[in-house]
Amino acid sequence: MHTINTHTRSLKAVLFDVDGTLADTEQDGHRPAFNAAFKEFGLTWDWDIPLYGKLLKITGGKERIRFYIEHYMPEELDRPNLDEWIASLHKTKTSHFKQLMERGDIPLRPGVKRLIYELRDKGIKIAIATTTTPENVTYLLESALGKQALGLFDVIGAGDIVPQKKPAPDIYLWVLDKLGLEPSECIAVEDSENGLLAARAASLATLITINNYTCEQNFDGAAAILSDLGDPEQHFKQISNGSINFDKNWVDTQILEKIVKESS
Ligand code: XBP
Ligand code: MG
Repeated sequence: MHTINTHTRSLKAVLFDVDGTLADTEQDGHRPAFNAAFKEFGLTWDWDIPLYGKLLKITGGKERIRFYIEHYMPEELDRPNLDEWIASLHKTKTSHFKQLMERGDIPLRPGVKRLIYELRDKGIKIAIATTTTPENVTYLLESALGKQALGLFDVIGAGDIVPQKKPAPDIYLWVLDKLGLEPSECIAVEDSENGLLAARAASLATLITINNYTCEQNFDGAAAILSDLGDPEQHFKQISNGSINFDKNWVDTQILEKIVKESS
């Protein structure tokens, strides 16, 4: 009997994006942290919710500030040592983000904690592939999962460790290299078009969980687009009918294995 050999692909690792995927950090975390830094630097800049949505197209906080200056405050381009000034403004932003995370007001998204512990139990590796500053990963995860949080992850790839941020594939390629795995053995979990482009350019099957900032974006090439990871008592909604048929409404190891097997 002729059978299609889909069993050669097996799930060895899950690569998680951070901002917007593990937690909704952008609107009430990064955005107010940027605004607090602007205030501390005596600037009258204010990134409101819609403006921040536009600026999110530029990944990386320093890159985002530079883009804002170029397009909204071009007179600031004459500032001496602009790169250093942006770096120090961004450092102040990171310290405000830390304070916000320490308050613990931003929870992990539905299903994230359950899935992380389930994957660990099943011996599947978990990694982080994010554009955000490495310290931010620590602040968020320790606030949400406790002091042992970073030890749960096999590889953490973040920020300026690679030359080009998402949508370039660099961070995903870096993490795959550290894991010592092929993309066909892994799946990425992302929330944004830039994240999807980065993961797909690294040949990774990609599961999208949308949020308010990303729900209108183009997710062509995603294996599935869901409202969130869901939980047995809080089901996800499938946003578009991809090729994957789900037999339950929460993402678990079995569903991720199925996506990896059925992805090309
Ligand atoms: C999101 C980003 C980051 C954050 C801000 O990354 O693009 O720039 O908005 O963090 P991802 P920094 O979705 O890949 O986690 O200011 O530290 O860059
Ligand atoms: Mg993201």
